[in-house]
Amino acid sequence: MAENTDRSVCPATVQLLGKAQQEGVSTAFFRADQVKPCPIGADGSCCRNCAMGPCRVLLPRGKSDLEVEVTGVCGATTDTISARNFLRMIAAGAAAHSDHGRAVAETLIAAAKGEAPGYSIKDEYKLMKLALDFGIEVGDRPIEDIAVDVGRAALAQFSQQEGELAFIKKAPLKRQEIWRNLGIVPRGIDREIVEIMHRTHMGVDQDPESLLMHGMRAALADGWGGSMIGTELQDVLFGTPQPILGQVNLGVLKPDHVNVIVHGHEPLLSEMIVLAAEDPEMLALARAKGAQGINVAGICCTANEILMRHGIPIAGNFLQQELAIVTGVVDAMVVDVQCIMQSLPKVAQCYHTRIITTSNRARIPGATHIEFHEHDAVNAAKAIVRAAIEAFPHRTGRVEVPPHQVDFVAGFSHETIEYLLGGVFRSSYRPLNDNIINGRIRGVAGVVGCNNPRVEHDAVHVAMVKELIKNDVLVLQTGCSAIACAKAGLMTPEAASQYAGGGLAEVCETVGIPPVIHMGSCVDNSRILMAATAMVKEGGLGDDISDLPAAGAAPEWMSEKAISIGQYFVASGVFTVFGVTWPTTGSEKFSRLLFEGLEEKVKARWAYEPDPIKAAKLMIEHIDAKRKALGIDKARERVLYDMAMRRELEAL
Ligand code: SF4
Ligand code: MSK
Repeated sequence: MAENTDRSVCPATVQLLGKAQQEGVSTAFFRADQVKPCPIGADGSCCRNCAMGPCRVLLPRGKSDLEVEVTGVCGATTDTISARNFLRMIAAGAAAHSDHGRAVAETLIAAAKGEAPGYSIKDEYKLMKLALDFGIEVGDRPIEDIAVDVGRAALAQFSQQEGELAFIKKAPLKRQEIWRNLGIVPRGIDREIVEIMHRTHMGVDQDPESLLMHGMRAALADGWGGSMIGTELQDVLFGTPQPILGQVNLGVLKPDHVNVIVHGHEPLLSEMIVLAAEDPEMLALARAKGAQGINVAGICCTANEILMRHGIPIAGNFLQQELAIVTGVVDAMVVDVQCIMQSLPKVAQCYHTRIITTSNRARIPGATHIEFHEHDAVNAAKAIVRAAIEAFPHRTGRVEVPPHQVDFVAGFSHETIEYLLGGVFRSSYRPLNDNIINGRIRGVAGVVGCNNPRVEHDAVHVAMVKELIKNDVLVLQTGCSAIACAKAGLMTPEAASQYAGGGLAEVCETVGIPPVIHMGSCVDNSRILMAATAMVKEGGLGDDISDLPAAGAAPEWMSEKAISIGQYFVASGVFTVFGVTWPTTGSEKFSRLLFEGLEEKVKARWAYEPDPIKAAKLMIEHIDAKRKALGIDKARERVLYDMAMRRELEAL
């Protein structure tokens, strides 16, 4: 069995794993020792799509499906089975993000109609931009009427049967042309996801290439559809994030306060919890129970959402959800959807913590269910906070809050990056493009995704990102990867001089940004697409996302959503590297299609490399190849930081 110090590079995690062990509490870290991955499932070589199977299409040892054909009962070959399994991951991931986006659209409509007390329109400017995107008349109509129309137009994107998703037109023209020529422009979000389930049903689409083309269509319906709707409409409802100082890690929990953790993905509820925790009635109740106040903290992507807009601290990322309870000071953990471990109520039984489910789509046996609806959100939020306050006097056992918390800067939307780089009068991506062209910044990488107990917690994210910034690659982050790097101290402006290469450090210090940029939650990967598009549109770096010196990665992924994200990155022209494990290794044929064949179709491809340094090197090699193709590789060699160049930088 591994030492706890080998399980995580996060000191708070290591400390609480020790406490969990002493107290006999099971966590995902320990369960991963006991439950080994099924080798057939891990390879993508198991088909259970009909009752003639399940069929395990195992190849003779040392042979690939290029040499030997093995089939299931129906004759399905290894590559077809691999492709079908891969597509079903995309379907689940795209469905999760898109259902999130749908809920936000419904809430926007209800808020605009005055049927969702507590919600209001915070970013009218973005609402107007979205109205233009959807072709909605603005004129001097009341803002609420425009918001209802925007919400309805967004909802219609899910059920649309023909034509193209509206946000496809935000992509560079050349990328749109590639998609149209391949016939993979998504028609409607739900339609593409449903079609994956149909095509992968027994006896339908049996051609791995044809399957993959549709997988890309559904993934694009996520990135440029459901996720983008989620991000954009959340900005309208809750405000477009601005840079904000935050704190991260389990040290943000306060032993003398009522601690409420919000965990999951949709900020619709957590925004209300934040308000309820500030309510004088709730604060008085908390004091009456002997607490000094009410402390709200987040886990996973909900944490990213409320941090960016309210500065609410982040308690941790995916693998820290059970450990937060192990501190003994979490009075309630409120969850909605996605990435919530079923083990939480069991862990909570060892303490006093109330696990509260809130979504009618996600119930957990053993949890208390307080259903949340936008028309009564304030009261639901108060009921939840009240439950936490009631639990406070019942704390049992030893309290141990690790003394680890780190300051960092978060809240970079692609709009604020533009503003920070260009300044108030000429916000633009020009300075970023110029610094890439002159070689101070080598390129840009999006590093995103989950934690996975099959690898050392946070270690892979942090090692990869350090290697990238050391080599002058500016890193954009979301999700649990962002939380990992924030904990490691990479998201402060000072991190530039400590960890970044000379060129990147110089730009970061001048502009006042960290070398690693926190851009939000899982749905906010759409912000990275928009940032890449803005770079293309700014000029000088080619005319498509695939021309940019840019790459993507999810080094500790575990979720099906990560596969959907990775596939829409690739389909959008971004070379993308995944770590941990790869779900199609059972088929050399299908893996080659992903790792090589996609290049000629969408000018980008997947790669799999579990070693973070080797993976970073693959990304840097790709960035350098793109620099060469753009003819800016020489510029990089000429960089000498003389006084004239410094003055030029300072004038940005
Ligand atoms: Fe086996 Fe074919 Fe049925 Fe899959 S669809 S379980 S390969 S018979
Ligand atoms: S929460 S999908 S573990 S990033 Fe978005 Fe983290 Fe991955 Fe869930």
